[in-house]
Amino acid sequence: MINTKLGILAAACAFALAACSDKQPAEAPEAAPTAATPAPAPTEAAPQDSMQAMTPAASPAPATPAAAANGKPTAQVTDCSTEFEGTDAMQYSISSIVVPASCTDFKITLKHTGKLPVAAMGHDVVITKTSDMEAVDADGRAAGQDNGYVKADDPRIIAHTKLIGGGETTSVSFPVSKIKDGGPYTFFCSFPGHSALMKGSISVQ
Ligand SMILES: [Cu+2]
Repeated sequence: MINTKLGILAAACAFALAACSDKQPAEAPEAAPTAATPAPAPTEAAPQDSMQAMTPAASPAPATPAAAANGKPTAQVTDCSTEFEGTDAMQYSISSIVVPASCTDFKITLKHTGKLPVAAMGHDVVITKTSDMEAVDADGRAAGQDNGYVKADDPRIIAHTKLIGGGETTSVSFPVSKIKDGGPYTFFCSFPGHSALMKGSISVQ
């Protein structure tokens, strides 16, 4: 509401400088209708976004998940959880995760659908701020496979699964509050070299 009022005020100033400089309250209502046309748009858009965010939870198979630039879909979310795949081709099956703001905790399950062992084609899911990804990835690489390519007790890591090989499945849950602000956030695979292809955005809506 404040933004809308400011927008109207700003528009009123742009369209009627005299009204603002004179500071006559009577002028404002005359200018307002001019600005009123664009102003309601953000207010009306908000409920639609909320509806879209809730739709995946309500129906298990949202028809058209938004495709990202690399052609992979957004993760399907059901009951504050999502499951996606990692493959022997060093790929996740999705490109982004949108966590419903109504969720307190969120669960990510990674299923490795390949056959290669963890030493050759291990996958995990690590969540950090996008700006921390590169450094966390490097420290994970240094930590080595015995530590799942994750530096122990790294405060930059919001959540991570264990490292798995072909045929295995792993999950992790974390409080949604941890990624509500201060983003953008990224999920990636910390197996050496994999984050070049295996990464995506995770956000709350
Ligand atoms: Cu990987």
